[in-house]
Amino acid sequence: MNPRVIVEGMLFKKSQQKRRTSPCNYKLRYFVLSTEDLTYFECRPGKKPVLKGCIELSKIKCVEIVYSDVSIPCNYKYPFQVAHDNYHLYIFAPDKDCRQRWVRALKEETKNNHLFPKYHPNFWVDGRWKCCQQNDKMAPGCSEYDPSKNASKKPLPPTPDLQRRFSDPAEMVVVALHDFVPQGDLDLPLHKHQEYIVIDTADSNWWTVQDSNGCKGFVPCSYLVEKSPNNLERFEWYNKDMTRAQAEQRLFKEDKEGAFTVRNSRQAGVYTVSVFTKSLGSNGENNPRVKHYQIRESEGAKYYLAEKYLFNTIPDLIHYHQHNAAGLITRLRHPVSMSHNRAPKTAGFSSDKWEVDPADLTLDDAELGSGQFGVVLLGHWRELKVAVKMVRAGAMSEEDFKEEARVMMKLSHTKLVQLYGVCTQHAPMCLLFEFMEHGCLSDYLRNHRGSLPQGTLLAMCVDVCEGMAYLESANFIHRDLAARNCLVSENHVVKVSDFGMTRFVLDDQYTSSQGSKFPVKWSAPEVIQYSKFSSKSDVWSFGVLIWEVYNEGRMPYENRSNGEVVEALSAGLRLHKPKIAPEAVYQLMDWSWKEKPEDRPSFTLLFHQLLALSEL
Ligand code: 4IP
Repeated sequence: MNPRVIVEGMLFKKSQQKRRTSPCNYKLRYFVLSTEDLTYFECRPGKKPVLKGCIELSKIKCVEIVYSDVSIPCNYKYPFQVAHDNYHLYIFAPDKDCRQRWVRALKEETKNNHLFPKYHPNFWVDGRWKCCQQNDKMAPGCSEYDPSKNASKKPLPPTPDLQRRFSDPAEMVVVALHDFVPQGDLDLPLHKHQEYIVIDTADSNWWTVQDSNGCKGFVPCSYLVEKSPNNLERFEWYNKDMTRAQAEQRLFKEDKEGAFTVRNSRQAGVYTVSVFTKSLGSNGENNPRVKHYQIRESEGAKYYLAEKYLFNTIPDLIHYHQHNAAGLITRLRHPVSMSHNRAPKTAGFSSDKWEVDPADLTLDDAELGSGQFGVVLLGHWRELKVAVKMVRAGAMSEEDFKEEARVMMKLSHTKLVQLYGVCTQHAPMCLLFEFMEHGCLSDYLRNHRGSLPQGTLLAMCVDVCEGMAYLESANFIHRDLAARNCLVSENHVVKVSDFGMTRFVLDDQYTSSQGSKFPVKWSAPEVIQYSKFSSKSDVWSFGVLIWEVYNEGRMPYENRSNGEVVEALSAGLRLHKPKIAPEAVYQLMDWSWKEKPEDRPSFTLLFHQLLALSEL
């Protein structure tokens, strides 16, 4: 059986110092855990990953969190260890949840190995084990190794690295980021900034929580954030995904002395404070500008900004600089948040509702477009604007779809167009989706030809790739990824739509690869030849989508018929580099169009590569 990838992502590693003369360094590597081995690669933007190391799973003797207060010199602060052969590999995750995911998965895959009875819970530093002071690196461990600790029987969460999850529900207190008004009988209201105790996380979207009065009920987990001193997400000044350019644009627009935001730096694991000032420049002239300061960490995990005023947490540091410039160009006066810091879409309207009552739905005459199933109308479900797909009689295998709708509603991510529910009592049957102001990506690209900056084009590809990486990790295949099946939101975020929907189309012309409506120009060779769909065939289509983005909505293989395209592909020809695409972006397209599916990158890897490019 071919090895299956279980989890992958960027992590830091410490050199294993196999020889006495080996350097002690920390490197960012792309780790892939498969059913056979743990491999790590060096990733450079635009270059294919280079294999740096491979550990057979059968050689692993212990996997455990490292419990230590030793200061960690790389940007990821959550260490775990993999003992194998005669070596110790220390790996560093960016947060607790990510570490938990890796430790869990590794423990699960190695549970039947010949394991250490005891291990070292702390680091080997300066010729000693910090935990037991033994000075022999090969000395047996000092704490009992429990292979089932931290190795939950629950399946892994569906979105490695890309969506927030919590590690230990038993002790979890969370804070609401948004208000939530219950829509179903089992739901509980949420009040912004209030604390709740998590009771059950079995449903990936709707968690059971308890409020301060002891009332329990379901709430959307995307509205919650773990209560922890360094969790920044509950602060309005924190805009995780804001780039340097966006921060400058936003702060200039605000035009207020001391307007500021905190964002993730292009350097992994580091935060940047961006602040706007109108103070006079060195030449005495009026000089509105944005200054960027990295939040630095000193020995002993203390944080500081311009001068060495040290704080235990980042919120403490920001609070101090809100009142004292202390080396900054101005004090941090006005927190600025992105307009899209509003409540995310929920997976369905409520925890127990997927069938929509027609009485709650009003339909406007406005036609938003038309798709494989019929027209799409603008509608309102209670107060909420929704896009309503009216299913034309005979266009869809309705029974199959109803079965699947429950699964599809559970797919919930900020880069996917949310399916809210289905109204089967309405004739024709209709499907309710998140409404996307700016319509489909291909039209958007055409309508903005010549005016979209490079950063925006790349951000569009990053958005789609993030949504697809989520689908990939949930083992869900899109089957018809193309710019026409992505939509653009009010805030110009691009989201993936219509995933999996072709399975319910009854029109042969659309579903058979010989049919005139079959999306040949977006399809991988194995799809055209044997209808073999996989996440890797989605990757091929994604390559074509990047091509569409950088050709501003033009039709791929413009002058060729479907038959000619098939011939050209089998002769090894590929789409040319769009004029405005950087070489590094074209390399990613080309990589997505490898003949053999296994030679194509995963969406997770592509996502990291695209992110790295957007940070250059
Ligand atoms: C190397 O240092 C890298 O850290 C290697 O990591 C590491 O290999 C080597 O350790 C260390 O000498 P330089 O890059 O400065 O040469 P990577 O392969 O990820 O680049 P490990 O074994 O940790 O993978 P030794 O002990 O193998 O030399």
